[in-house]
Amino acid sequence: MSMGPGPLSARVAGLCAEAGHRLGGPTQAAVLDVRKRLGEPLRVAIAGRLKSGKSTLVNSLIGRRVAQTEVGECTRLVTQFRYGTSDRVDVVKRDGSRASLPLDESGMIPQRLGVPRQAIGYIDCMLTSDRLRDLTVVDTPGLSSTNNPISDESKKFLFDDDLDPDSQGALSGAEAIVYVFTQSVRADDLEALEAFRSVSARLSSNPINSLGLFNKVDKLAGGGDPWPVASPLAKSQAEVLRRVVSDVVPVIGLLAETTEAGRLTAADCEALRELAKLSEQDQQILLASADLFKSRDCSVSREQRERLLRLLDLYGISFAVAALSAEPQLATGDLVRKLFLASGFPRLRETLDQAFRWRTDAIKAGWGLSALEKIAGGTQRPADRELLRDAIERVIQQPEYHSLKLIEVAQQVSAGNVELPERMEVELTRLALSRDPAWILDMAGAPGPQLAKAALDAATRWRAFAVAGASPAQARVAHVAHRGFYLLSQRVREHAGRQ
Ligand SMILES: Nc1nc2c(ncn2[C@@H]2O[C@H](COP(=O)(O)OP(=O)(O)OP(=O)(O)O)[C@@H](O)[C@H]2O)c(=O)[nH]1
Ligand SMILES: [Mg+2]
Repeated sequence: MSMGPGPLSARVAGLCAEAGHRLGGPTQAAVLDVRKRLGEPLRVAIAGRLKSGKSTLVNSLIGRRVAQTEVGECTRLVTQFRYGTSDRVDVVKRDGSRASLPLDESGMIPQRLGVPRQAIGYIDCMLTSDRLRDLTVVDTPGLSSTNNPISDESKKFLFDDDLDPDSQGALSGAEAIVYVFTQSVRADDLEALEAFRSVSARLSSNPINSLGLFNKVDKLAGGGDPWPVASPLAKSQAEVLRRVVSDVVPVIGLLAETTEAGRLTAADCEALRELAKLSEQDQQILLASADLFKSRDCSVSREQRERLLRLLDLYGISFAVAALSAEPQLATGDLVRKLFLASGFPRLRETLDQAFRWRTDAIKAGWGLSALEKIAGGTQRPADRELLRDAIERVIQQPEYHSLKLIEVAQQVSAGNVELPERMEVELTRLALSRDPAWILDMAGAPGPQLAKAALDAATRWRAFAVAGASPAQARVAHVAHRGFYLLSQRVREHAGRQ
């Protein structure tokens, strides 16, 4: 991940810089503050129920194991991870004061924070990790199940209880939300869906800024290859949850953490090689269950086997043993790379890097423009107001700024403020969500001219809808969609022309 602010917000930031220098005192300060916020890294918050694997995922994203994943009081606290010039943990108290702590001897957030739990607002962790240069990650606690009857299956699905105010604040301040869940939602599981929707409504999340993560898919297939089951399941979940998240990505967070944080030692790999030398039958019995794996007699020490279970779990171990049996000379680095690919994490990273970044760029730019509008409206000097409004107008007139309007109307539709026929709603959401013509038009692999024609056809359909029978609100949405598809067909044709 090594992108600065995206092109749209960079353009708005440029506008702030240009106009800023020609403005009067307080207006100038406000405009320069907007510019500063536009340059801050993307904030992604991780939400989900207790023990779904949120912290494991946070560690994978940072590439270091710093968040406690099993025990410790900080799994009950909101923790922000951001870039800093030295590693530091600040306990931010409710009164705003801070107490700084070092990381513990294993490089993790200390289990004891030395401040009473009730007095803590959140934890602000600064790390020298390069991954954080353009990504701030917020880990949130899964909700306590202590005061909640376990029988209430619907609530158990995503959150065990109501969101606590700290988590709610952290999540609603984020530009993107990743929902982690571990069991599948079916279309007929209405209660689970309702729970999902009510949480997402409270966080004002929508398909534009939210992504679903189907975690622990290694648990799906009883030790066998989970991907033939996980991929179609995730696809149907995405369908069911389409009003809440743009996509559902299946992952094995544990394998991603272990490989990304470099936790597999030479001794671990030696133990795996030792296991790969056993007869196929011995391997099968050993890997049939975690209990058997721990308790059978075997040339690898019990302690070492328990460590492998913590690092890889049964599927990861089976995968590594199979890879080493097939290729005994496989180098350790290559084994780690194979395990990383098997975690499904590359697809998540790609989704965050591309789709999310592009979308949040547009969301940020939109936020920046409306902040500037407000500043223009509030300024005392007419000359300043005019200067700002002119600058905003110049930006909005550019074709690429049409994506801001698209995102705005898609949000209106997904929030239920404007009703559309289901097929059109899907079409609009896809148009607003991506820059990839084949994905938007659902025509993977189609040649340019075919894509251009499909985009033009869509534009025509939306125009027809706008003029015939649509309500004024629908017509406004339809005009934006029409222009969006028209611009898309132009972009595809120009691209094809250059090749
Ligand atoms: N098998 C398997 N275990 C996983 C996976 N992801 C996480 N775990 C394990 O699940 C347990 C809980 O993971 P955490 O990351 O602490 O979950 P969490 O959501 O942060 O938990 P809380 O903060 O306490 O709500 C840990 O023992 C992880 O090692 C996975 O993909 N597969
Ligand atoms: Mg946690």
